[in-house]
Amino acid sequence: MNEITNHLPTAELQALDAAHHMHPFTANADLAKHGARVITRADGVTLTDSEGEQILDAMAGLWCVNIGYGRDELAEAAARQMKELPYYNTFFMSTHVPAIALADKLAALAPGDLNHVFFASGGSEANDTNIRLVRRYWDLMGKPQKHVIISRKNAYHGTSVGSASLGGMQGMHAQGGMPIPDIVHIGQPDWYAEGGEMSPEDFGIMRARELEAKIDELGEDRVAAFIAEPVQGAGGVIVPPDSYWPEISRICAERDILLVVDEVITGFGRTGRWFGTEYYGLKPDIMTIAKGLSSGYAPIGGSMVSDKVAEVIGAEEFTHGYTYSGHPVAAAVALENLRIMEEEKIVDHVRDEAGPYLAEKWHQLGDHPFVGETKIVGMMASLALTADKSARLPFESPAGTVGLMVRERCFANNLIMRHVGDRMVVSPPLVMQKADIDLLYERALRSLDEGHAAVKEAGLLKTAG
Ligand code: PXG
Repeated sequence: MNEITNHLPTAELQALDAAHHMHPFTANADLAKHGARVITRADGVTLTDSEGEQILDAMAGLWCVNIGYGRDELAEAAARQMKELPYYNTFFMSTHVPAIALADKLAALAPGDLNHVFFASGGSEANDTNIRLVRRYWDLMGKPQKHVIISRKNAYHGTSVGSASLGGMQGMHAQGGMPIPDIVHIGQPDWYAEGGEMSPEDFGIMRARELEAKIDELGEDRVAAFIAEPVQGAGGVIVPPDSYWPEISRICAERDILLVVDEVITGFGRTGRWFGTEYYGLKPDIMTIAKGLSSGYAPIGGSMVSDKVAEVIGAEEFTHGYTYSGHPVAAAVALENLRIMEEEKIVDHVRDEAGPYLAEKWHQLGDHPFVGETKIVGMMASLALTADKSARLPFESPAGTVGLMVRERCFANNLIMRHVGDRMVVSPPLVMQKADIDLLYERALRSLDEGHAAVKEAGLLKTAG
């Protein structure tokens, strides 16, 4: 047995962690000084740490534990599959039952004619697959010059070199020579931060038309695809104005380019529909899935592909694939997760009960003097922190300074609520009941009160300009 157990003292675990474990998106030297919080177990919507603290997980892990923690059925599905067939690949004219069954299930669940799936281990890999799929598609269509992919600033599509290039995060592009060639970015539909004096609807149209202008600038014969999240998640739960997606859909219908919808966060019930694509009435050619597909119990993702694209791609060998494409244990876990989602009507629960109740409480937070706007779709929500409710201006301090101070209060109050810059975001397990949402609200309110006081005390309650 491994000697590292939950029973070691926290400080010892933290020291070992600091010595050997490089954390994602972390200044490890800084973390080593504080020590990471050690999560030891979880049940339902609650995490337990090595000090025995009970923490409400309003982020569902990293936007993924949609059915909540501690579902034995998933553990049992994994154990059964490990005993039966722990691994086999799907290369070289082979297949196995979990991959077959999951592909069949996904084809049934996915909207429109997205009847095919190329498996990956997560969202980044799946989006790398998408880069190759769209370029290969146009090669096979006899238009090899159609290689440019249009994405958006502040989009998040993963952290591999390909997927981070698709993403529009400056911080990532600055490290490691990204974006790779032939990926370009247009503006995001963030009215609160960037809409100025325009109405949200006019601003939504304007940002959508940047796609049309970019296609014209590059020439339609050079553009392969447009990729976007229905609602930007890691970018701060940016909910586009109502005018945005209909205008994007019009442009995509008029132009000969592919639409890739990244549903890594918005998929599997997060919006109160199975997919954000249905929420917004989109017609993607490719859809990225991961996270909620297995509720995070096993690493699995994929690209759902339309009949039209799959037919073209399938005509010749597509020289692409991962050792773990369609991994049988991950596939078995995902299948069991989807079975539970359906049996327990979790998507309906989000649409009809938990989502509306969370929205009611979330918008109440909008009355707080520290809150400039509240946004929510299904069970993904954000609020903008502000020093002046009337102004829609950023803080004078560098972006994220104030947000981090509020997140620290959330941590202290045993609430996992993230900050993205100076926006606070939640994406709770979809199985939250009203009592859990009440607790989320109470802790969020207390954290806002305390954060507001701390920011004032530090002299940071000031708008820029
Ligand atoms: N697309 C979207 C829309 C995502 O949100 C990915 C792709 C990449 O998936 P993988 O499985 O490769 O991580 C994501 C992931 C954050 C955070 O800080 C968000 C994600 C991952 C890690 C952290 O909000 N989203």
